[in-house]
Amino acid sequence: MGVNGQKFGMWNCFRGIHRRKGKKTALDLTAPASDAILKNRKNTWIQLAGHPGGFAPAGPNTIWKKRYTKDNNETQAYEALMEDTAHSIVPLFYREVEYNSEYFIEIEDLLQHFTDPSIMDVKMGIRTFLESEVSNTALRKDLYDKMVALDPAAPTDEERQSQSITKLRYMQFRENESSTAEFGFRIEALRMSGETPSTNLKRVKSKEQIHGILSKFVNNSRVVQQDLVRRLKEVKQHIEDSPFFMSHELIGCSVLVMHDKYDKCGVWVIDFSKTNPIQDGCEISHRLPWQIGNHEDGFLFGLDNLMQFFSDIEIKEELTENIEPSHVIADS
Ligand code: I3P
Repeated sequence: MGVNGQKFGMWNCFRGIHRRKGKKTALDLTAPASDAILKNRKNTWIQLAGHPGGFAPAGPNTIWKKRYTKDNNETQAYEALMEDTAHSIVPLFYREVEYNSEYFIEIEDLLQHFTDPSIMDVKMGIRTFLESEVSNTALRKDLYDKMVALDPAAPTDEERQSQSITKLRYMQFRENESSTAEFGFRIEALRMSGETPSTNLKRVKSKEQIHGILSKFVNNSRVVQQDLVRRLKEVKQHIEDSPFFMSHELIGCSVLVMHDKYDKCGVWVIDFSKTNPIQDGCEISHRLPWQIGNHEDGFLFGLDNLMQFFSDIEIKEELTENIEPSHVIADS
């Protein structure tokens, strides 16, 4: 494990950026989010989803993401992904950092590629909790309160009495209240260009609701719609071909979708803190229904559906007569 400035070997030829194995990073960080770094950023830095305060802008083109768990799963996943065939669909990973007795990972700030983009964080999968939650009987009042805030009628009499529920109960409740259970994805957060982020999406569940949001997101642009569908297809192909993705359980991963006013589009897979290798050497399809012990997560089932939703958006009329050729971020 590398900490305190040690850089992990990695390479990437993403959009023509070539980074050779072993090349040292030029970043010299003493603290995240220094004034100089913030001033030099093209975009105001935005955190759309995840634990509040869990991210900080770091170097000019990097961010720090805080580790909340005891394990260093996410570091291990990124290290392996930098060497995997699917390296171009995830942010560049730089290193693990220890700062004030806390651990962070330093990864590429994907916002650097865009000018005031529209951004969507889509949590993938039909299962959003680890199999270990099934045997976790700890009762939590905070999750009971979150459940009641979302649906006062949801708790059973017993739950009402104890004013607490297990994490499994809460996570399955969230899956069923949203589109996760039926479609294998849910829109976790959304920020339209020039607007403040909207995170009040916990009850977006129906086909119609999803269509409404995606239609607004592509801003009635066929160029954006087609580029995003193409990029989602590439992401799907990368995952199906990837030794890493096909041998890991993907829980809590998101697909991050962005486009800006120049019709530049990008799609990445992020959030690997609950990504675990399948222990017994079996592969998973990422499409089959989950049963305890089969580790299926529904990631690709969700991606197929998300792609279909984007394809089905009806563009009313083109905004401009002469549309510039699309500017898709793609592997070089
Ligand atoms: C949270 C969300 C997170 C989960 C968190 C939930 O619910 O599902 O993914 O963290 O569990 O409370 P919500 O989206 O309704 O806020 P993990 O993915 O890390 O399990 P937590 O409260 O145990 O952090």
